[in-house]
Amino acid sequence: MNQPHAKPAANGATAPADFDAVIVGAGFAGLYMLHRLRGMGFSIRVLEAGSGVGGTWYWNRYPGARCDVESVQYSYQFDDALQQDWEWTERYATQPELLRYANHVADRFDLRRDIQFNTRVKSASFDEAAGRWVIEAEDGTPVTGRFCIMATGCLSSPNLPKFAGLDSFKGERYHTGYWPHEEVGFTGKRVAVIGTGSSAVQSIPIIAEQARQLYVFQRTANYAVPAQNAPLESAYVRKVKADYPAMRARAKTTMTGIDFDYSDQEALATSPEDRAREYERRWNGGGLWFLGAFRDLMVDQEANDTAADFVRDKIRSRVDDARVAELLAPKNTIGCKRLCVDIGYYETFNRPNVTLVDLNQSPLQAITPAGVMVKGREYEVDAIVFATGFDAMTGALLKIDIKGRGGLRLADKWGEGPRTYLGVAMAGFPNLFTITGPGSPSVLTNMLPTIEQHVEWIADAIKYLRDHRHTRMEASPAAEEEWGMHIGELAGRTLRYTCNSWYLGVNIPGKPRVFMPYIGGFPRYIEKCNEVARGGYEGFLLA
Ligand code: N01
Repeated sequence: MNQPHAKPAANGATAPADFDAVIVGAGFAGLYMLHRLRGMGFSIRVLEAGSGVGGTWYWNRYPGARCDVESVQYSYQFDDALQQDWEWTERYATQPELLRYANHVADRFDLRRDIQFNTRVKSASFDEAAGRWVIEAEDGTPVTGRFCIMATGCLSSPNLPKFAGLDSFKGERYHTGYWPHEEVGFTGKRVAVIGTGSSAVQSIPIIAEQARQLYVFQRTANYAVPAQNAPLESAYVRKVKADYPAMRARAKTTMTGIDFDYSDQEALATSPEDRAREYERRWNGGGLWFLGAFRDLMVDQEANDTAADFVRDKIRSRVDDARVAELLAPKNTIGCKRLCVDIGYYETFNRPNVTLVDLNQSPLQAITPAGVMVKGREYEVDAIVFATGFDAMTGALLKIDIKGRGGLRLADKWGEGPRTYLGVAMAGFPNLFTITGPGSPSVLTNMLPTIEQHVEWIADAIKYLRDHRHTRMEASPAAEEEWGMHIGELAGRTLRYTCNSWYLGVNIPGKPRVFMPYIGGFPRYIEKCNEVARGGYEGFLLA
């Protein structure tokens, strides 16, 4: 394919630099996509809003941020030397360690020379006559590419609710998903944390240790299971490294792409004693593994209640004040909202400097110049941490004005919820790919293997086009429609459909209530993608 070049336009101005592919985002998805396409001889430009690589781990620098999938599994597998050389230090890697890893990968594969940092993309439109995507950044410098690949992340568009009086607050204001790069200290301060999702569950114990007084504003109590985090022992690491190919292969056979032992027993067919023993075993083992205890937990409410009751009892045993414990004990379906993994979260509420404020009965009234107002009481604070989550899955894509064939706007196409084929492509948008887009397993799976699977599939598709002298591929409307019906039908069968989670977009006012990720599991999804490729990209129109 061609070399990048900026050629003089007819009017004497310089035409945009043209590439085989333009990738938006330099997180784990964008980095690997760049490496993979470069290896195939393509010219690439990556446009990244941040000043460095790492995506999620570049932005989410809040105290206590770490990945709740085990580090030896939340890591690339495409290069064996990389996975053998890199040494993870803890069972769950911290944000700084993950960011070091992303930087190591960028350096090791010499990726930076094709990444343009500090460049936030504002629009991408398909120029039909030229057969190219024109991608414009906020600074107005466009680039063009035959292919445009959105590696913009699933949880990368922070949600800051429009609380009354938000801008009147005179103190410090932070969002967990958009944390400053400078050191933030809370020592001696009065702090409010709004929200009790994963980001809050991770940051609250650390903030509580620093702050003079911490108020936690909770609308919906969340289930958290203990991480049982620990430093990794070298004998364990050696064992994992020796077993890496088998472990990675096993992971691809599980629903989540994580090498767990998922039980094929049913909770309701198990005696209460055996069930309790199994929950206890998984509780002590730590992490998301807990939900793998029985296969009916996410499809049968009665089964789910057995796990929920177990966790609620654990919460009661960890929190001294019975009233606070009851507020912290969730009432909804466990696993419906994403399960949190905690390090000392519930015990934090036993500290004398931590107060839980219930927003469930009385919503947050306003942010005031001095703090937070609930039920007529003003909680005066020096800093507010908004741990209010993200406009998940579609937010980052829709922030970019994406226009396909005939000027079709993605925002209009997705007016009633995202429509994709395999979560990777869309009818009306030729040569545009979304890595871990809505309609793919993405956030229900371990993000690294799921990213790798998409990157490799996209790279193979582009290679297929080159080998077969095609220049374009586009999802057919019929294939997209069929995929949409399939994912909707699967989603309706799970208990995950029953609560106000970000999976359904319900956390964002006005967002259509559509279950966005593919819930059929990683193996089934991989098989479908492979089948499509084997069939000469079935469901795609090639030209
Ligand atoms: O966001 P969330 P998060 N008034 O949406 C509350 C991943 N992640 O950043 O539940 C009052 O889960 C909201 O309340 P409610 C992980 O996939 C991974 O914590 O809507 N409260 C909720 O408590 C996770 O699921 C790691 O009633 C309001 C909170 O804000 C995802 O990111 C670490 C409100 C938002 O929770 C998002 O997690 C961290 C309002 N108007 C995150 N609006 C890993 O370890 C919202 N809230 C990999």
